[in-house]
Amino acid sequence: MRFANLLISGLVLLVLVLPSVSAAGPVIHATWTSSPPTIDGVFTPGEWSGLQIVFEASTYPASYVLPTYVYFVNDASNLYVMVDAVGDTHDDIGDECLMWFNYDESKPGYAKNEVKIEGTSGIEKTTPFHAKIGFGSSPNEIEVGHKIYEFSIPLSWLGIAPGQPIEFCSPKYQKGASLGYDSFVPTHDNIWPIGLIDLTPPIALDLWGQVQVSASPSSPVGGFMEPVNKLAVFAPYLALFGVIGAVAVVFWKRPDN
Ligand SMILES: [Ca+2]
Ligand SMILES: [Ca+2]
Repeated sequence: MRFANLLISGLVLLVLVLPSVSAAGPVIHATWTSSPPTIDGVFTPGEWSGLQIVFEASTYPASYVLPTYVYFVNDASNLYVMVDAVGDTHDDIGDECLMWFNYDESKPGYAKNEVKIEGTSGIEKTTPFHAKIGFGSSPNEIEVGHKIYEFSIPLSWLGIAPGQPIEFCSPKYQKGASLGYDSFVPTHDNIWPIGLIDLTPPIALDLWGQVQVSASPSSPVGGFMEPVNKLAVFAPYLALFGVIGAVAVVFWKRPDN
């Protein structure tokens, strides 16, 4: 009986501390930055690296996709996202960019954290995340002006620490939404993961993807250490050792027959 209690306690602890992400879709690996971008709606040459998604007709239906480059980087405080919508060459009031983070168990199929901005160049949001819409050239398309979206999203608002994963998707929602929606007729947009193209929310968790936010470098250049929640990083392993230890103690104490 004591063995059973110990085992159950250990397993409960393990479930409580393990990351709850169970999205089965593709994983975006945000890269670490020590020089965060400026959220001003301008893609200054050299400002963004860490290209993660290229929306193009070779992977998405040509009649549907809005050619776009999407970058994800992070530091100890924020996740930064650039949506360089090179295919949206009209600065329309109905243009939009939408990202969903954190599957909501209390409202299944929807997100706890919705990151959305809509409108023409110059539109800016400052809370609970910072975002700005721009229109101009970029390193991906120098000749033709196009829609640009920049985001800075606090990790504390998302409820994660550096090094942790988070559920992520950009579904077909409201107007068509997504990682670059061009409201100029015929409209185009970018659903992610691609399997959501014909689906409207609620979106089952196993259809979501993930963003893996990078941990701070172990030997940061410049000699300063970024704050890291070490308990969050090691907790799953501590719990696992607890379960193994409980089982070992029970077997060690069993009388020989
Ligand atoms: Ca910028
Ligand atoms: Ca547009």
